[in-house]
Amino acid sequence: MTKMLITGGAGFIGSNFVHYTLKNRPEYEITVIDKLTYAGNPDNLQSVLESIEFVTGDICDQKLMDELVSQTDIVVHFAAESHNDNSLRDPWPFIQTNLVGTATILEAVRKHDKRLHHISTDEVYGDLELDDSNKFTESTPYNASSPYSSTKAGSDLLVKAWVRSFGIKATLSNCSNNYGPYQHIEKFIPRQVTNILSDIQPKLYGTGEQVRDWIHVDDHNSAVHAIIDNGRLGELYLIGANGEQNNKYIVEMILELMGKDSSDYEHVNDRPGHDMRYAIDASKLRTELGWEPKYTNLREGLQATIQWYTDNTDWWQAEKAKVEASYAEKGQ
Ligand code: NAD
Ligand code: TDX
Repeated sequence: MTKMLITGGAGFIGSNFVHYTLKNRPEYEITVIDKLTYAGNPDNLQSVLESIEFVTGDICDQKLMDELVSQTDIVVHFAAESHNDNSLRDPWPFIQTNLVGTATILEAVRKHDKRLHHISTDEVYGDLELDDSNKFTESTPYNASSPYSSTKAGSDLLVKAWVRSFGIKATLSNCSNNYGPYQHIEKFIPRQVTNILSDIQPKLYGTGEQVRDWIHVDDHNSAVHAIIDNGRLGELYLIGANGEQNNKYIVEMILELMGKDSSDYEHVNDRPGHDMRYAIDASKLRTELGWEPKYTNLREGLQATIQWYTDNTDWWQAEKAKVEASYAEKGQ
């Protein structure tokens, strides 16, 4: 058995990664470390708690991370403050977790000579123009826009520096926008689905012409495993599945799939500094590691995601009023 320490395993992507790994890669013995912030939900792992070890704790806790890293073979680092809008309200938790937390993991990995895979985002590259024929590649210069994306960019640079200066055994991946089950209802797609289920009009920031490159969370997970298996140490791989769509198109599709009038949504205040477009060129991952996405039909993926939120109202309902009240303060 290979021991795998998963940080942030009670969050959206982390918990999907735990489920994916248990199902598809039984050779891993999993420990999750998660602080259970507002975004971490132990219910996400309820059905598998007997198959994993779960530690409630902070990745900034040097003693705890030293101990956990010393006992593992590989660390897969998902834990982060992850929401752009929150980072505009209060950047400090982002600076703490994304930068200090990552540095804490790097020091433990260096001391105990362990393998690390660092999870990051395409937002580190800033944004593209709508009519730009280029996509992000591994050589696009870093140019982050928000407190969230700049702290993720900083965390990537820390990992790269520890690789170069100390020779740690690390890989990095930068993925585009994920969707699927267990995503917090502050995020775009679950917010609109749960709005409709709560008889609230969907909320589109600004004009809604901003483009995101959507990927199903399990395609992200299979790509991370491909990199852990065969990725070259010290390398960064972009993960994306050619899922570019603008926000207006997504809201209209959700409304239609939920049997509503596709124009029944509201334009609300735009996000300050709102990135216009993300688009990933995943050629390196595809050609070097032979990875292919499985969930390429966005309409079917959205339908299944809508079904999940419809079937799991208990998972999100208690949070809904609070999330919407916080958006309402900003006219969003
Ligand atoms: P999330 O907010 O749903 O989950 C984050 C998890 O980290 C939560 O369980 C939270 O409790 C935990 N956490 C936060 N601070 C912690 C700390 N100090 N110590 C221990 N645990 C802590 O986020 P997500 O959407 O699942 O994103 C996971 C990772 O993937 C992040 O690194 C994010 O930058 C990256 N990413 C996300 C997307 C996306 O579309 N959601 C796309 C690309 C990359
Ligand atoms: O109510 C909304 N209305 C709206 O139009 C919300 C919540 C968002 N939006 C827009 C903003 C973005 O253009 O939808 C798009 C997606 O928004 P988010 O779900 O907040 O995602 P984004 O800011 O693109 O970042 C996401 O993808 C990259 C994740 O939250 C990050 O963690 C990841 O790094």
